[in-house]
Amino acid sequence: MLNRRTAIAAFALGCSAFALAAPASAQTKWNLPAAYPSDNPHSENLVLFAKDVETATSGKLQITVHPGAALFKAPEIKRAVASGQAQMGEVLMSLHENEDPVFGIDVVPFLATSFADSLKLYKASKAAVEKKLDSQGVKLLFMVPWAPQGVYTKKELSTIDDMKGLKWRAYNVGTARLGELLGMQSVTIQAAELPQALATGVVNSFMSSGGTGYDSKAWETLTHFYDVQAWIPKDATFVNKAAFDALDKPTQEAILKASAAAEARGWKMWEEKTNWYLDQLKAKGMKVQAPSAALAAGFKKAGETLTADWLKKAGADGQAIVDAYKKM
Ligand code: PCA
Repeated sequence: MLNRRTAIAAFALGCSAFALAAPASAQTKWNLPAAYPSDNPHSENLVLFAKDVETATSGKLQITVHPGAALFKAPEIKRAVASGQAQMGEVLMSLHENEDPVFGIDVVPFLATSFADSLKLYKASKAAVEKKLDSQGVKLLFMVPWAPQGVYTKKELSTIDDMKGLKWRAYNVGTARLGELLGMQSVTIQAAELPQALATGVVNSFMSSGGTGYDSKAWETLTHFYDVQAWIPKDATFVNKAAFDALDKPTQEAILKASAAAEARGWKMWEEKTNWYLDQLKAKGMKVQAPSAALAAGFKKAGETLTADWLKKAGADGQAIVDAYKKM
């Protein structure tokens, strides 16, 4: 019979034999929890990103994308990465506006509503976003937009007053505040739970892109989409700083190169797919339309209140970003 010490020695010998036998190019396996469905462009882009990294590192770094908030719920992803529970992650940046107003820069209403403007706003705000993430132990890799945000309802909206009393689904601070301002019953629900909230009648209205309306099969319960173009929110993909720093230089470079490619590809995917999504909503029988002048004026007015809220919270730093953006 083996005594304890012999067993430990045998184990140690086994380990060292294994260490000697291990190839120089040992594999590293990382997880990338992501918040949105697997067939959404964000998730498809992440899978391509992971492939690029794997190819560039000859299989040394394997990243598994877990879409649909399957590994962590959307609001938990950033903390999971910061604490090292996952090495990489992806989620909507503005979910974290409560931590720092800079995370809400891209949901300031009507500040940047085209992809070209949204890219400028990204450039003007990137350093501040990176700095804040860095202070949380997270390194920003890339950011990709959604499509301009519109409003889904089950009835026609002539003026903003028609929204009073709606059961409104919010996804971040800005959409919740909008619900409150417009006299709606607001409940915060992330995209992964939206189909069920619609099906069970917990909500009967929400703001989002054509993409999330499509992903949630909005046409099964709702009838109208108003293309308000209130803002273009972005998803951020990031990595745990210590995990990144521990990689060898070529692997770090492979990640950064794949990130730059994923960013360019993601912006292009969304620009190209925006109208496709609206066409799908139409094909499913939804009334997709621009808001009337009166309705648009109501959104503008609510937007001014939200903008004032944000500028007050964001102070001089926020104003400086807005000023820099406006000069671009
Ligand atoms: N879809 C996500 C965020 C913005 C968007 O277009 C959502 O509705 O949760």
